[in-house]
Amino acid sequence: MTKCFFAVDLGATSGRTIIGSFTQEGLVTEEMNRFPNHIIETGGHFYWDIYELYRNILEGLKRAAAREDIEITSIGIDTWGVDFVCVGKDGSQLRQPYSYRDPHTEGAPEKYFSRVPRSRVYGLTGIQVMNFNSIFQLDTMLRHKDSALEAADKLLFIPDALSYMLTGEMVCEYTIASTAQLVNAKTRRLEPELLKSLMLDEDNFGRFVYPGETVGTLTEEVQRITGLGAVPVIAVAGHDTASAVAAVPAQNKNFAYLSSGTWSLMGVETDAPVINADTEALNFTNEGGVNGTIRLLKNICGMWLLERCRAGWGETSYPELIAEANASEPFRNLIAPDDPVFANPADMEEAIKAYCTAHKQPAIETRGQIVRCIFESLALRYRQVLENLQTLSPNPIEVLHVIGGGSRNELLNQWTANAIGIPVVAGPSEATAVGNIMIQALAAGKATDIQLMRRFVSQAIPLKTFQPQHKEVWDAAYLQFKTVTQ
Ligand code: LFR
Repeated sequence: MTKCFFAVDLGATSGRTIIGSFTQEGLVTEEMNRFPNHIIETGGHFYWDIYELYRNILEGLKRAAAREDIEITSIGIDTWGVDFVCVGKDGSQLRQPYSYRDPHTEGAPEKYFSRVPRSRVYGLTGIQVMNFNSIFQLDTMLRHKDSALEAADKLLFIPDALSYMLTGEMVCEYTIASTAQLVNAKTRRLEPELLKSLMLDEDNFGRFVYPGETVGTLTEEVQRITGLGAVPVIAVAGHDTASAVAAVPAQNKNFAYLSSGTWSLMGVETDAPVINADTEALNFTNEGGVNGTIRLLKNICGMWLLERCRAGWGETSYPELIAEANASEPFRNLIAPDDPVFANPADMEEAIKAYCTAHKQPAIETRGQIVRCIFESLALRYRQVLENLQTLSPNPIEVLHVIGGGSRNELLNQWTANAIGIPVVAGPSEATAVGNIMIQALAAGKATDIQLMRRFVSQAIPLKTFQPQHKEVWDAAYLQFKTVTQ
């Protein structure tokens, strides 16, 4: 019987459950199931279907239970950040959670800052201002007299809501709570002043826990449905990006990471929050990490650009699209990936075409041109953010670790190395699940030190290094990028 950890990893476009075990060969993982995650538009709002996600988790658990060769030691759940469910006094969920892509928070930060000054909010939390942060979602719901919020007794962030469905226990895990912009970066607890501004207090949240603490054990109902026993659920780093960063196979402190998926999260790991006039002006975030670390990073609109285009292109494979991009003319079209027009357009392909026309670039004619435009623009945007990071980071940055699904894109890895002028080390592509499993292993006493685990990951998982090339060409392209995206 192999002892396994069961990781649930949910992203904005897809989810998966994975089992992982530590053997002679290192960390061995196996996927149990993979499923889409859809945003559902109805009645003028955008929602997630948390029940469907839960059903898929049960399905993964059933598959694991049916295996006679494995035994599940524990379960851990990580998901995207900021979204939450409202839970009533009777313990039931009051409505499907809003998706952070819902435009109801457009302009919300400014409305909130008329009550609590922006610099006060940033000074307390160190969190970058983004429309969709839970603090602004909650303020929007308050202003709209949202019926679910009015009736809510507790608010549970998505990983905590799913652990609640599995165990009946309500927690508020630190890393996911930090994405809400409601955690004080220094005390590392919910900030009463901000809660009060939203007519909330700590009792409106579950028990506050840090990565590695136990949430509870599977309820009898879940045991009956899945065929598993009273398996414990561990609060891992509930925020997917925090789990991913835990799995960066870094050798020392002199690195930056790029967690590449729907979003590209670029940052460094620090021992303490970095909150000053520069980080505020550049809108860098200080999200909670594992082992007392802080993730000083910036959100860059990542594969979302391509994922949304792909939705309109049918089942075209990534290798096919990458080949078309490679065969297209270089630096013909460039966009600013973080322009608000790309946040949730009705048609991403049209939004990119319109941007290029509005910025006096040649009209886009082929699919390859679009994909090339996305990849080159991302690589150049990575350079821009890395330049900022170099001025903010307490440590020199000698290498960029690209992790997550996007690290499988070798063309983009090479272009990223070319754009930033330092080596890119790609992998693991399942960093989020690996980080999730690592925290469970630490909780089970299977390992004692995160640095040792990281070294273990770098030995167990094949990594590929990309050295920078064509410096002059990319330097010129960077100037062009800065001009055309102004
Ligand atoms: C990545 C991620 C980012 C967060 C965004 C929205 O999946 O969790 O870290 O800013 O999704 O929640």
